[in-house]
Amino acid sequence: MNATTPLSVPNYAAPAKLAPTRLLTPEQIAFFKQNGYLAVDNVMPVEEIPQVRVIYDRLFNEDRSRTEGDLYNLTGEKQKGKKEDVAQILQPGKYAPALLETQMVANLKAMMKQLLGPDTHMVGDHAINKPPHNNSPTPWHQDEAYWNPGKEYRGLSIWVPLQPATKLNGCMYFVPGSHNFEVIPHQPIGDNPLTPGLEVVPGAFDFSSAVSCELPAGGATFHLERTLHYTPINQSDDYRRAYIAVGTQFERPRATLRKFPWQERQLAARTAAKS
Ligand SMILES: O=C(O)CCC(=O)C(=O)O
Repeated sequence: MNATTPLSVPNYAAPAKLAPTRLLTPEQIAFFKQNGYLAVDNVMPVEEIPQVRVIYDRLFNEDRSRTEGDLYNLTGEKQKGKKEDVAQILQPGKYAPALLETQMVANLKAMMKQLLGPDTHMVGDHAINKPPHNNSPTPWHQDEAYWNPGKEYRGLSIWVPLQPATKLNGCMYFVPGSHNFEVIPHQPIGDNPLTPGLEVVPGAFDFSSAVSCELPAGGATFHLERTLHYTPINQSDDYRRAYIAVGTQFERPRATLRKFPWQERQLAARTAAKS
């Protein structure tokens, strides 16, 4: 394959070739159902963590020209020749299929089914890499605010840090029980419609009941499509790497019409910027 051959999206939903080596306990599953999030210390073999990190770092560094079309500056405008504030790669499994053959992904696929049912499949992945001493939080949001407003979903994300995740370097925070809310008003981060990331409209919600989830490397947090979540700035000397697997149980047309005006603003701004 040469550098210009278009890459196809891998079949994320394919059954894992490896049998799972870690599963969730009934107590963990019950906690997730009640609270809309879960933190688990260990979802993959420790010896696999450095191997996944090598693949991950290559994607964000040596392979940048290959990933360009799926490489975003999550919290700001993408500017040619300028490093991202918070770099995000959509579908890293497309550029590094070896990721999808790992024991980590085999375990995550099994855990998705435990949490949402046997008809749940992995549908994609992404990677969010916060540079050392970086000043950009990933603001409070619900993942469904990014998705198609014409559909209703049951979906979850599994967030795996590849180094310890702490309050200092940007671990996940959740609002327990927020999975039961509707999608609340969002806007593009900083109210700049050329920013791909979204945030809850400032003042629209009181986040004082949020909890932090510090984790060892190779642990994971799990959250549903409407669970409010956020990560703070990275004040450490190292990158804060997270690999995220996304799964859905269903995705179907909604009975009632719904609009996400924040998405319309982003689309209009992108279209205007191109013309
Ligand atoms: O890694 C981050 O900073 C945010 C992750 C996130 O928002 C997600 O996994 O849905």
